[in-house]
Amino acid sequence: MGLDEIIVTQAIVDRFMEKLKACLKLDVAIVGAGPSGMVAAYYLAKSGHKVAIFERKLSIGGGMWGGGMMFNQIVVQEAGKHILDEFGVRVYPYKEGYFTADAIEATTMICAKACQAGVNIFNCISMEDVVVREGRVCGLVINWSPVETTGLHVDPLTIHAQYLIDATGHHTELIKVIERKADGKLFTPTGKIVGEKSLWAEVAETTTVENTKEAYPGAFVCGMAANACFGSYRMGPIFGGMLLSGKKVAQLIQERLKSET
Ligand code: 48H
Ligand code: FE2
Repeated sequence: MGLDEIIVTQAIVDRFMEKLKACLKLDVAIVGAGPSGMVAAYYLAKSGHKVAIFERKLSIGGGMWGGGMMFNQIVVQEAGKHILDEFGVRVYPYKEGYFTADAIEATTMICAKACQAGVNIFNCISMEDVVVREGRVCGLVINWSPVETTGLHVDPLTIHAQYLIDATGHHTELIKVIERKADGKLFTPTGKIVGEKSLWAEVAETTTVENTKEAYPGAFVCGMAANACFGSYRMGPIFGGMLLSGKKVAQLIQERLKSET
């Protein structure tokens, strides 16, 4: 059989366009393919929802690949272990209540299971703005990351979604755009992004889950973005809170979507 380069090109263009066109109207659009965003996407897709993740970088995984200071191991506590089990990640007991996993295995297994559950991941695409109607977010404005990084003047495209999730980590980028551009206040004590505090793992792990909630009508925060938005501590390279937060935001949005049908 001869090999036709044009068929290769056509196949890529056709399949990518099919994937993109299928995601123009979503149940949930997630910004950021770090651990919390991928876990959230997995549970939402598993419950039958149409969900896509837009990730700025070429690589998925956010801060998970690097473990602690590039020692590519992660720690999870008892409460978060069942989520790694769900993804088939091998988890090793260390001391009572502490477990470790290989950061590379955890990142890739979570991503693979999310994709196979039906999550569409678009890498190299950045969220640059949101769509807001009558005080509620209802879409994302996206552009190729190289357009952003090279400062090209190229206008973006739009995705509609019933719910948005800010899973952008420390920089809480989606909520920053909403804070700057949307009318009305955020659901934080100050009405604005409160900001991340210093490192206190024990408190931060609990508050990550507590702070996983709606921050503006239609926009939820999870993972490190939840603590940055509602003002809590960072926790260093322990990932149970991130995983639990991803699962919680999926449950909150599932309940909302269910109550609307
Ligand atoms: C598209 C974007 C944009 C944008 C950012 O940082 P992450 O890994 O996020 P979490 O919250 O799932 O996990 C946090 C964890 O990795 C961590 O940093 C911990 C536990 N820190 C503790 C500590 O003390 O430091 O992933 C966020 C992802 C990244 O891949 C970004 O590239 C992406 O979001 N992103 N994607 N458009 N505008 N902004
Ligand atoms: Fe971090």
